[in-house]
Amino acid sequence: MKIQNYVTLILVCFACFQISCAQDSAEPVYDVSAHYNKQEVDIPMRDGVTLHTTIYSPKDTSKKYPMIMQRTPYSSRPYGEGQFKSKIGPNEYMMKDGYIVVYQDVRGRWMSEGDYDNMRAYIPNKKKGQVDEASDTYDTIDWLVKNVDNNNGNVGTWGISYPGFYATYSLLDSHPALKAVSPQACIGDFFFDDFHHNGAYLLSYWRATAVFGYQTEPTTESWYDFPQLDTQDQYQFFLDNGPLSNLDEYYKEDNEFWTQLKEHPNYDEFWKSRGIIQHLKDIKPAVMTVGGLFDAEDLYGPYETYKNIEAKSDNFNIMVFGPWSHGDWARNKERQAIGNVYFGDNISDYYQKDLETPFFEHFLKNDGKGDVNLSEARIYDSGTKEWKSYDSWPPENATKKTMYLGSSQKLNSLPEATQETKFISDVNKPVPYSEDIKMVFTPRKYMTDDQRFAARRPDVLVFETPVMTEDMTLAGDILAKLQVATTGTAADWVVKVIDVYPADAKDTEETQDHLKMSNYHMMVRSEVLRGRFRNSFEQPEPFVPNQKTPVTIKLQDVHHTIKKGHKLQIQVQSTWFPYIDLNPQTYVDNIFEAKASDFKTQTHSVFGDSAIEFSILN
Ligand code: PG9
Repeated sequence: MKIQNYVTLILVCFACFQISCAQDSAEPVYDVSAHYNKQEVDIPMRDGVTLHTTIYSPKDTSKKYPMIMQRTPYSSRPYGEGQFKSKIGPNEYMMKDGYIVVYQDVRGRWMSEGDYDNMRAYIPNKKKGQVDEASDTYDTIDWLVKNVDNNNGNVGTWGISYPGFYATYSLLDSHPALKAVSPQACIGDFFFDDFHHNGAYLLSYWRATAVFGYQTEPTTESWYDFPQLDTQDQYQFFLDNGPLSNLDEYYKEDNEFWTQLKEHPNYDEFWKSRGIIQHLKDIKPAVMTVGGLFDAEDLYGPYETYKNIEAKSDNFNIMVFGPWSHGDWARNKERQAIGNVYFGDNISDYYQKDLETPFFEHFLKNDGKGDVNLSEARIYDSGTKEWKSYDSWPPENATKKTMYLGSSQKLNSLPEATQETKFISDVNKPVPYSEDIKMVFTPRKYMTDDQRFAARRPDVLVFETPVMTEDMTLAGDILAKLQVATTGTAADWVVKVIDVYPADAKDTEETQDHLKMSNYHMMVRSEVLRGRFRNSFEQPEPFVPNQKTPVTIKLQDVHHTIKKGHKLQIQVQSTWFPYIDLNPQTYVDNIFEAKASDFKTQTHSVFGDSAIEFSILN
């Protein structure tokens, strides 16, 4: 063997030795099967359908434990004797402290019987035989409390995203044993979360339609296939695909959800009945709603869940919003970053240890007695990169500050009604929503991405303040009251709020190779409104060509300080592809049925009395 090979061999052995030492010195991996027993039961619901439920119970039976449950459409696997999850419960602190942890496949999914229904509509005052997710949860909790050994009679629910929706659902007609619920990144309404934003269809979610479109008999194996595409360039694929109807070749009539999406382009009874926010009143259990300030999937849901419970119930109700993308708070990354933006260390660990665990411990192990040191609103400032607590959200001392989209790309303190900025909205070259070239299941990281690539396009209007001479903290929602016109009869309107970093901003280890943080245009918040819904989500209407028209867009709450030395920038555009589908820019009743000839390049205008109303902290 050549001397070089001996050297390589020694280096490889040394590296393996180092790794093994590192592992020895690191904390041993927690073995769930050493501390918990697992049982799987099929619990009968009031209509006879059984729901497959997996129960992890601490082996230590010297004390009683509360039960904490997650109901999910994503499977409670692994199934089968001796098959254990590697981690159970909301976080490892609770797992090690000891809870009875329950996972349930919701009706019609995986090993549970019945038919699935996306965002199944809640039925108030159910008649005999009627069921929904509230009755399924009630019947499940009732069975658990009566049949699971060693439980202390208290139950909690939690879940992230779709499981977060089912956690929220557990609050309706709640079982008396249900004492604490944490809806996290919880879907509130599919017309404003996930698949649509203010009526615009999220084309970036198209591949996810496979997961939720097909019914199944009880199964331990996934039953749906993703469309096989011959490219990873999502922008090009959808641009080449043309009208949405061309996507029918991938999803046939058996994909119920694709059919439902196409048949319900407006906010009709189909979507309205499935929204859960409307039912959040007279809530009894304690609720801690959790969201990510940069959650690309569900932002409407957690904010509206917290705010509506706060307004219509007098239970213990708090919120936590951190510098997280979808579900980040459940992952233990030491450096918390989203894309190029680094926010700090061990942020999720802090949340799990000092917020989530105390919440459930207080209400499930201590019966809610004594003080619990949790703020009404615990929210991260994504500008100063520090946690803040408030007695209410939005903060009581937040006031409105209005700026106008003026001439020469300025954000002005006064309107210029006659000022008109025009741009050509070319349906053959829509504005990308991201510089990334990839095929996504759902969008994720774009929420903090650098927006210079867009700012330098002629079809993206830019308005900005001078360099800030002092910090300005945005705290609450942002209302874009646009005054617009179009040569066409239909248009989408996108507003982006951007923090422009100074030229001397430093790179971090997260900074992508192709850019620098110097002059970084950090997206802080963005939103779209499909212009046909400007006056009503139920009754869409065309634009009158060349007529100045008000279009108001509510952007979800932020908590972000534009620091001294930075600039606040607003971008306005009309395409955002393929995050959302392409608007034909000529009015058709249903864009899912638009023909190629309907798609026309138009000239749009934004007037100088367009106002952006910020909520700022004094
Ligand atoms: N809300 C997320 C989602 C729903 C439906 C399709 C794709 C994503 C989630 O449950 O993660």
